[in-house]
Amino acid sequence: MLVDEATIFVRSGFGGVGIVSLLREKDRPYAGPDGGDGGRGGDVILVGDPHLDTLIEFAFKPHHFAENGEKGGGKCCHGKDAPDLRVRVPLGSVVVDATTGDFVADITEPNQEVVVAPGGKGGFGNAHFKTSTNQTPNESHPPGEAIERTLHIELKLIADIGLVGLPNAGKSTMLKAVSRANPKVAAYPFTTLKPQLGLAELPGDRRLIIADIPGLIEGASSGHGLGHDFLRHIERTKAIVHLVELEPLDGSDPAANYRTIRAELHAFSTELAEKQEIVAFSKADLMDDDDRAALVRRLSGEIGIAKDEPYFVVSGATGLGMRELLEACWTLVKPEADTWRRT
Ligand SMILES: Nc1nc2c(ncn2[C@@H]2O[C@H](COP(=O)(O)OP(=O)(O)OP(=O)(O)O)[C@@H](O)[C@H]2O)c(=O)[nH]1
Ligand SMILES: [Mg+2]
Repeated sequence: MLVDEATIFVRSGFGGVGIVSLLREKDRPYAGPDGGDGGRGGDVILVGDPHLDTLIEFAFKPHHFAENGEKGGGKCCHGKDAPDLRVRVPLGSVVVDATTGDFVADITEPNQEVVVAPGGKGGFGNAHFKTSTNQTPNESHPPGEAIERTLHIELKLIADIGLVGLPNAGKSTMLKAVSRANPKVAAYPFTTLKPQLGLAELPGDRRLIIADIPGLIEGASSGHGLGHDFLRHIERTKAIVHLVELEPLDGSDPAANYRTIRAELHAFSTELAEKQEIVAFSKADLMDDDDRAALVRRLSGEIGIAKDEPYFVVSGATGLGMRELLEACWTLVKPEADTWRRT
């Protein structure tokens, strides 16, 4: 299961204590106050990291505490400031204060930094309080407190691939076949009620994040069925796999079904309409080879899949065609990473 929510505990550093010290030297017995200021406590800073794609690390390491500032010294020595603690989070992380429910940050940019717990200021030493009338102050200023927060992070994962299709097309079955996600699968429409993510692993340490969404129906773009809110979700994916059931139980025509979904994507937004799409004919195991080949030929013509465009014949039940489909997805969405890995 992909972890896409995490709770973390952060604490900034306390400011260092400023000290009270009166300098006495052999020839200057009342040389005056020389208590140095304390150093600043470290901030806790969240940083957007484009190389992360899960929050799984936080399940193992939920506590992130910055160091305290160093205390001041004699001879007006300033205590050392503590280093800031940078906690790396994936892009798309939405951070909320778990105690108050207040919004804290939306991390969307690489290297975006948000201070979530500022370190305490260093306290002033007594050298700070010297005046013409008080040459031997014995007061110091208390250092700033550390700030402790419980943060809830939700990763609005930008999935590489969104699975679209009519209800019952086999989307959740596919997600189950290629990842460790365990979505509900059932022989009735609208089984999936909200998007679910899975991580498909390909040989060579390659990973694709796949989003299974509720089935779309005619009118989905104007609010029919369950899919409407989730079309926005697919808008954020890099490409879609459009599952078309070869032999729908209701006897409907697969080519017409394909066009229904395309029309909804168009009606929802140009961005969706223009998103790269791979067509996969699903539930291939339910047909014998010859019938299937003839049907797929007819459908690919009717749907208008270009000759150089790949399409796939798959079965989530037997795994048929899944590896090839995932490789095609990879080529579509990760060309840079692929080149990098091969060189
Ligand atoms: N034989 C066979 N049955 C399949 C295959 N894929 C899905 N099914 C069956 O088809 C039905 C619907 O599958 P789901 O994976 O739930 O379909 P879905 O597209 O996620 O449906 P919604 O969530 O309702 O949109 C279930 O009974 C599955 O067992 C397949 O490749 N082969
Ligand atoms: Mg489903």
